Amino acid sequence: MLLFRSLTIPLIALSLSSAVLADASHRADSHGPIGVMGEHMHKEGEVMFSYRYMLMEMDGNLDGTSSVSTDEILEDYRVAPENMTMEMHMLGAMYAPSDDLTLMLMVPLINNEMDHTMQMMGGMGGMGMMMPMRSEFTTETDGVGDIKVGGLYRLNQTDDSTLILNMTLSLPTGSIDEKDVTGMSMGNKVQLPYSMQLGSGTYDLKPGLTYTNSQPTYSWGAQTIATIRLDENDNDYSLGDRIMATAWYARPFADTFSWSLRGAYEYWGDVDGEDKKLNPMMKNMVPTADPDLRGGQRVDLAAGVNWIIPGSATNRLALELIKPVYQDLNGPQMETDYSLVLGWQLSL
Ligand SMILES: [Cu+2]
Repeated sequence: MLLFRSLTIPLIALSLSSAVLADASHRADSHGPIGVMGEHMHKEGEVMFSYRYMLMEMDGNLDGTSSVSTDEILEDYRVAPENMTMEMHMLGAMYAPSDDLTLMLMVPLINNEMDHTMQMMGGMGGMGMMMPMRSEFTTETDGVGDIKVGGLYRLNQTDDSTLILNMTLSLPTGSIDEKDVTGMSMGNKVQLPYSMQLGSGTYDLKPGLTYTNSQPTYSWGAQTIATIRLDENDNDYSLGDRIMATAWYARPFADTFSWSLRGAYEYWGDVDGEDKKLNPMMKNMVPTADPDLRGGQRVDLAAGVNWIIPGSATNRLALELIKPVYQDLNGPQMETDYSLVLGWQLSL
């Protein structure tokens, strides 16, 4: 009897804990919020394909933390950027040659659109006075962005936590020579300012650390990733370095779902150097062409949902809405209104 009890209790405990462990990887929150990348690893031999639709809307301008109106910008410049839509289709693949290493590939397809208001002295007012005349124009660019290759290396693993070293290299595959017709270019296509270009033009190293912790009724994680430009691009500049830190809390519900709340902080520097293909007069006409008005910092709050499509533990859908709560920009610079990430993941 005593022997029976001394055997069964550890056996029950063992089978319970292995059930929990086996279950943990099939929980919707075993992947982080979809706006976080490189936050989970795979088991040896596993392959995952993913598609993300990412949308960022920018509306209006900030100088520091205060908003600057179009009228105020047009006192100093001839063109004011009004709003910008950045759409990205991100194709991803992950493959784990071992339990300690997961390889990643990400291919972005980008579409940028920016609306501007332009002011010229032109129309005749009363008594023959020259009156300011306003018009609007839109510029657009699209194509492949900077392809990212890298690996996630498992530094430490316990029953409920994982510590990952993120090491990604961003390749200069996105164009930095995008042109379009502007309000001032007399119908000619001219080099567009920094934020309308599709790539950095430089090899960028993206080192980082990710920690995730899974408990029976919730999970949480934290990640920090830097972006370090390794050289200067062919147009004589490099985009500012970046540092991002984020932390999230997630809870599973209704078997196949989880919700998440996340905070994120990002800091990015001004452009180093100056685009040699941009007309040097441009930075006096539109703030987006000034390499010293590109840096800033931002705090975001995000709410997300992960869903494992029933019938298979390998198909996932996820959505995250991201809203800035604090922005401090070297401005006038366009202000982020919101972004969203919609993703589909298929593990084999
Ligand atoms: Cu994956």
